[in-house]
Amino acid sequence: MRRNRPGRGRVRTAVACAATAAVLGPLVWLWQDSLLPSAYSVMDMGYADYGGGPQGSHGAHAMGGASGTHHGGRDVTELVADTDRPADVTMTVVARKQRFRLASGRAFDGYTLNGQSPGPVIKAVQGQLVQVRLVNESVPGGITLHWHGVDVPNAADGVAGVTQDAVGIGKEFTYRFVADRAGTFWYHSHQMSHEQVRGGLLGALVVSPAGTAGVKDVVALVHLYGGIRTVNGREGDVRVKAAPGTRARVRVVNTEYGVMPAWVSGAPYRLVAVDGTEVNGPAPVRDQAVAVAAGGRADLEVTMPAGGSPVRIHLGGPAGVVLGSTSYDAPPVPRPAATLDPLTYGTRAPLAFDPAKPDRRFEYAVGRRPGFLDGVPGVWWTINGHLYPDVPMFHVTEGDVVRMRISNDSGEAHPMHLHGHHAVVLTRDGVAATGSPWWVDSLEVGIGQTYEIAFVADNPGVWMDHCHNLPHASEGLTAHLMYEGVTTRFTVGGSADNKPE
Ligand SMILES: [Cu+2]
Repeated sequence: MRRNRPGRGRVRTAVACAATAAVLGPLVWLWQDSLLPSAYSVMDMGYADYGGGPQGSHGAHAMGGASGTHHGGRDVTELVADTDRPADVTMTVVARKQRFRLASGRAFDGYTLNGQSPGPVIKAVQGQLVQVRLVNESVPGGITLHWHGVDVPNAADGVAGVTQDAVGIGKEFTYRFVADRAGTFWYHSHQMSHEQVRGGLLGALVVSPAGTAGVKDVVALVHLYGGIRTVNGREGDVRVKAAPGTRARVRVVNTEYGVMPAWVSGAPYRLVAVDGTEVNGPAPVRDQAVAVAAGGRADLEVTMPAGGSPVRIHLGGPAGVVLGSTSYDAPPVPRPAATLDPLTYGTRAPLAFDPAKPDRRFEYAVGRRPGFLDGVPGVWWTINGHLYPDVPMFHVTEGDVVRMRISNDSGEAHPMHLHGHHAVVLTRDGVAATGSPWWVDSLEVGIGQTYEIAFVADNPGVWMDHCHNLPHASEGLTAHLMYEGVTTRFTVGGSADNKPE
C-alpha cells in the first residue's frame, strides 16, 4: 500500500503541468499585453524619445494610461492653410469601389477617382493654393487622401486616426494646402493604405515652377494592378510626341512597394529632381540606372536627338515611355549594370541650416524578432528593439535641427517615409554625401545599410514616420514624430474605424 505517496506518474504529470505553465504563462502574458485597444491615440503609443533635447510638458506616455495628459495644446485640426485665402486650384474627386478597365481593356476590381485609376493628374503652379474636395461614393471602410511628398499643414495630411477620421460612404472632406515647392508628388489613400493603394486609390500631383515654357512635361506613374505593371494605367508603352531638340522632363513616380530601377536608351539623361527637390548641377548620365524608392520620385530630363531617333525610358519592366516624333521604334535594352549614386551625383551646395549642431538626435533602428502583434504570433519588425505599438514617439520643438540615424538589420529593405518634411542625406554607411544636397521624403534603406539624415522641424503637427512598403507598415513598421504643444483628437480604431496602415 502506498496510500500517502504520490505515484511516479503523478509526479511526472505535476512537473509537466508546471513546466507547461512556466512556458505558457509568459506567452499568455505577452499575447495579452500585445492586444491593441479598440481605440487609441498614437500619442499614447510607446515611449517618449526626446533625442537628447528638452523634455516637454507631455510627460511619460503609456498605452492605456490617462489620455488626459494632452490638454492645452493646439489640435491638429487647427494646423491649416490660410482660411481667408481663396484657392487657385479647386477640384472634386469622387472615390468609388468598382470594376474598371485598364487602357488595354483588361478588367480590374479596385478603386477609382472620378471614374479612373490612376486618378486625375492634379496640376498646380508653385505658390498656388490647392483645394481638393474628396467625396466617398462607395468605398467600404472609408478613405482619405495623403499628399505624398508635399509638406502640407498637418490638418491636410490625410492620415486616418492621426489627422482626420476616415471618410465614410456618403461623406466628404476638403484638403487645402499651398503648393510651395515645385516638383513631382503623388496622392493616395492613408486608410487601410496597404490595400487601398494597391487597389488604385492614387494619382499624380505635379507642381510646376512659374515659367517652364519649352520643356515637354511627361508624367510616368508606375503602378501594378493585380500584378500587371502599368504606366499611367497603361500596360504597354506610353508614346509621347517630342520633336528633335526638345527637352523632355519625365516625372517618374513609383507607387509600388519595392524599389524600381529606371533607365534611358537612345540619349543621355540627367536626374534633375529627386522627391520633389531639384538636384544641383546634374551631369549627363549614360549606362546607369536610377533606383527609385517605393513612394519616391525621380525626374529624368532628356534632349531629343537631332536626327529624330526615339528615346525609351525604361521603368522596371516591359511598359515604359517612348519619346519620338516620326518613329517610336525603340526596343527595350537590358538594365545597365551600374546604378547612379545620389550620394555623389551633382555638385555641392550649402544647406540653410547646420546639421553638425543638432538640437535632437534620434535612432530609427529597424530589426525583426519573434513576438505578438495585436495577439498574432509572428516574426515582426522592430524599431529600436521594440514591437508596435511600444515604439518610440520622436518629440521635437518647432525650429529644432534634427538628426536621425536609420539603420536596417531586419533582412529586408525598407523605403522610409517621413510625413510633412524633407530630410537631407548626410551619410550612408559612414560615408559622407559629396554631391548635390540629396533631399528625400522616401529613402530606400537597403539590407544592412545605415543612413544619417537631417531636417529642420518647421512644420508643427503629429506626423507618421513609417515604411512605405505598405504591408510592412501594417506589420508594425510605423512610428510618429510629434511637436511640443500639438495634440490630436483622433484615434486609431474608434467609431470611424480608422486604420491608417
Ligand atoms: Cu519596410
